[in-house]
Amino acid sequence: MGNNAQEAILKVKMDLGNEAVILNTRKVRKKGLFSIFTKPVVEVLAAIDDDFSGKKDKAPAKNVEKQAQKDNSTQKDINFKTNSEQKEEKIEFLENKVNNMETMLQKIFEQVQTSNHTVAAPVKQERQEKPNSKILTQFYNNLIKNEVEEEIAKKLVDAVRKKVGDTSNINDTASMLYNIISGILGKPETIGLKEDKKPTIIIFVGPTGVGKTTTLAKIAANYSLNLKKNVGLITADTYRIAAVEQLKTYAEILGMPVNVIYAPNEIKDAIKLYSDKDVVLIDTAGRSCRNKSQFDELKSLIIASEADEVYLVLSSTTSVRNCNDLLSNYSFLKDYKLIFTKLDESKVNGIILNTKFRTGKNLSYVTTGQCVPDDIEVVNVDKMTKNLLGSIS
Ligand SMILES: Nc1nc2c(ncn2[C@@H]2O[C@H](COP(=O)(O)OP(=O)(O)OP(=O)(O)O)[C@@H](O)[C@H]2O)c(=O)[nH]1
Ligand SMILES: [Mg+2]
Repeated sequence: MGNNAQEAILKVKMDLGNEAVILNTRKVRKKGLFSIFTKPVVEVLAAIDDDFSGKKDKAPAKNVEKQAQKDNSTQKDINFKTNSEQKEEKIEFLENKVNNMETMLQKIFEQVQTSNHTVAAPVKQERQEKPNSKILTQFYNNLIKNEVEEEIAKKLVDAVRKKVGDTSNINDTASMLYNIISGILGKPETIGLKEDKKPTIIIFVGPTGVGKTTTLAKIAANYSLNLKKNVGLITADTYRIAAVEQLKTYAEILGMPVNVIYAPNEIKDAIKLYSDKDVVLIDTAGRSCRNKSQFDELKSLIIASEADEVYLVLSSTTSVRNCNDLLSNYSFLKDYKLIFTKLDESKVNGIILNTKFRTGKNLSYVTTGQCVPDDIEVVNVDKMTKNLLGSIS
């Protein structure tokens, strides 16, 4: 514990060494009668990986070098993992892929076998006599349960029905649907760092309270700690009293600078101060759909920033209706990538397919909890597609 974040982190580094990874930090007040008069202290949760301990002096450098090479060649695939971790995951992923697919098919086959004749109304007629009608109906029902919009679910099922003949079996139907859905979800695209050494400017926008600042902090932490990039932060959110403080706390913990701007015309100068950075992340205030002047200001800010990438942050807990409203409000954005937050709070992922289908914009990250920096990952299209096709209770 320390009186401020920097002090607390220094203590951790003295105890565990320089390679300690900060997992979480929080401000706590000491317990006791007069606790409200005492300054809060900062509690740091840290871990140390044996592979990075002082005994293996050369290992970290090698890892960083490998990572740097990867950054140059495939910058769009950056996903916060080292190469060896990625390889191991890939093997595990391929092993699981076959098993999962089989389990899913078996599950659906059983559902089809046991389902009585009360099939879902929207796809009931005209398909009942076809051998694969029950299979498609089951998939349709699963998509609806996962909150895929009815219109989209129908289109998917119809596309498959047109292609598969009477002789088709469950495997063909499932793999065709799988291919169509994973094709719609597409390959996720994350931050692509510029190659000319100039900072890549990224701006985060979205409705209030979806997790923009937390997600920005997760990305900042991963680019700084895992990818060893030089990160600068800017916040344009001076509307909420605690907003600046929130980002400053993360910046302090991560040892990176944060500039505060009060009007869109200040953004250029704030960016200029970061000419030595690899990445500049800009946080914005949450915007309610109904406030036109706020939206106009956000537009000015995005234009003035000349950002290389805009990320629209949406919560996966948003209802279909609200999500469509939000999308039309943010339709002034020409190009953007999608981040979905709070996957841990939502049982279903339909919103992700719906949004991708409606906007055609690339998916990027999803976040899965409140913990900075760990609860973020690049969208796993395979997992997402299987979730959408699988049944949920
Ligand atoms: N469960 C869960 N909570 C999250 C996640 N991401 C963010 N949160 C929480 O959501 C709340 C709002 O997060 P912020 O990052 O402040 O959201 P914001 O979009 O910046 O909010 P405004 O700036 O007020 O518009 C906080 O309590 C976060 O801890 C997530 O992936 N899962
Ligand atoms: Mg915020």
